[in-house]
Amino acid sequence: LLVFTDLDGSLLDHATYDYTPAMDWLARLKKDAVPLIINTSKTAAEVMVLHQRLGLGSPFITENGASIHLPASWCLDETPDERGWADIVLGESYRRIRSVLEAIRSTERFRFRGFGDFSIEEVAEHTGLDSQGAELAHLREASEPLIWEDSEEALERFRLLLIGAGLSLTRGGRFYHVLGDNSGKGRAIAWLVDRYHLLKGQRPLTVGLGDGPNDVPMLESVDRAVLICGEHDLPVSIVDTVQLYTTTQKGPAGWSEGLDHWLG
Ligand code: 2M8
Ligand code: MG
Ligand code: MG
Repeated sequence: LLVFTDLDGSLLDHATYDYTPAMDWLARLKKDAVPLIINTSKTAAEVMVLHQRLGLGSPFITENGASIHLPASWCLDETPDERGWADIVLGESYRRIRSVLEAIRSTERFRFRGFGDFSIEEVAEHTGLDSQGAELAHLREASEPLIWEDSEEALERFRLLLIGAGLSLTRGGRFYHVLGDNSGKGRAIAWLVDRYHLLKGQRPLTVGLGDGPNDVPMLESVDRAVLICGEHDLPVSIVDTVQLYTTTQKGPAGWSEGLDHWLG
């Protein structure tokens, strides 16, 4: 069994980033040695802090699937660095994403602002993170969160121009996110499921929990999906899987409700 989870609006409260309502399930997964695999739009620097606080030994996925971080026990021919981690990059580099965004903005005159245009203080303002947290969120490696300040029509043109440049656009709780089109939360799960198969000789049962449009590819690539209600209230019909449970509670309370449903 592998449990994949989004963070903001799922394991963490959308506004306060609190996870206390999930504590019982976190302890239970740890006791049963079930890997809890974080799958988020956050950066590796942000996740590393939480991963340590939760005492996890599992891999994790960052920047909407653009990069996978393996502890030594999940490595095959990868060599872990001095901190004991090997990074697999599925997406495009932050530098390339920024240069495409700047080129599109200067030719099309679209109105948007990304984290690369923000100071740390502005990231803190827009996310509600403290300045330390905002600094870690600013350390992007393979995706750019942005605020769209232009029309819906312009957004659709923007999306097509990104596709033409080998990039894609998805949406989290607060921001749009630009990343390589060969990444995404679903791709990263498929990669880790294959790796598990190679290591253990069998395919795992998978559970996935998320709340945003960017989680749809995750919910579609697991055996048992939990759609946590929240900021977007996504229609169930957009998730193409039969094994879907939709929660009545938000954030970490909904997260626990979803695990009660499938594993309780
Ligand atoms: C951004 O991601 C969230 C996740 O859904 C969003 O779009 O609302 C990311 O920049 C992440 O790094 C950051 O921690 C988070 C804070 O709200 O916002
Ligand atoms: Mg979320
Ligand atoms: Mg997220």
